[in-house]
Amino acid sequence: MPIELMMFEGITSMQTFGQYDALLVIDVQNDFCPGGALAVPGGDEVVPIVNRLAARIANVVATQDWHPKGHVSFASTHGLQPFQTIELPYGTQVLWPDHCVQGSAGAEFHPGLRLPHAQAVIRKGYRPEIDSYSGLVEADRTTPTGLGGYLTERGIRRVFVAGLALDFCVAWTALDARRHGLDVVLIEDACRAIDLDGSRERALNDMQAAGVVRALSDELLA
Ligand code: VGL
Ligand code: ZN
Repeated sequence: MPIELMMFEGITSMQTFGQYDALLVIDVQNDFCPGGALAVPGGDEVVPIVNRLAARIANVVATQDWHPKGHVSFASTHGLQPFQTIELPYGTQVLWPDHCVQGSAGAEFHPGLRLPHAQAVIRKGYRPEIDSYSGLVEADRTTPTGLGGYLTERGIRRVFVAGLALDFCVAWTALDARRHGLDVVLIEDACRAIDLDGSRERALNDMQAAGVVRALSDELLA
């Protein structure tokens, strides 16, 4: 094959989506959008971008943060203030305002999200004593959510990650997807960060070190 064509194929394979690709839409829920319990600045701005991407990708999976009342990650559970940290058996846990309580309006997907063809919705963080930022493995770093197995069984080789929040659930999902052996593309403009004490920069560095590729939605949709 002529070298020009090989290069051309390399580039287009980055830009188009195929049967081995999946879009992972992370936690685009009311509580992470302005007005929500744990609002991410500009969180709702990702909705039209995610919709544009999803319209071009056959395999779409959404995650949903899905906590029981009194969850271990809630500051209120411990009589402490949000954004303090505590030590749990599995490590340091940031304490959050009560958010994404199972069955609440805050836990619902943003009403503007258009994912009618989404093939799976993975709920996470439903065990009272374990948080789960990652869509693949819970915060004890051993309990699988099932998403890794799902993607593997479906023959998915590359995931595009988008959603909320870049420095928590998106980053942890991207890193675990790499550990699971997948190629991972972070769609930067389709994410927004909480940015707690430089967590955005740290997350981007960690993802880069793990081989997560960064892209912009315009490049992918061109
Ligand atoms: C998230 C904090 C707590 C997230 C979920 O979706 O990034 N962040 N629970
Ligand atoms: Zn949560």
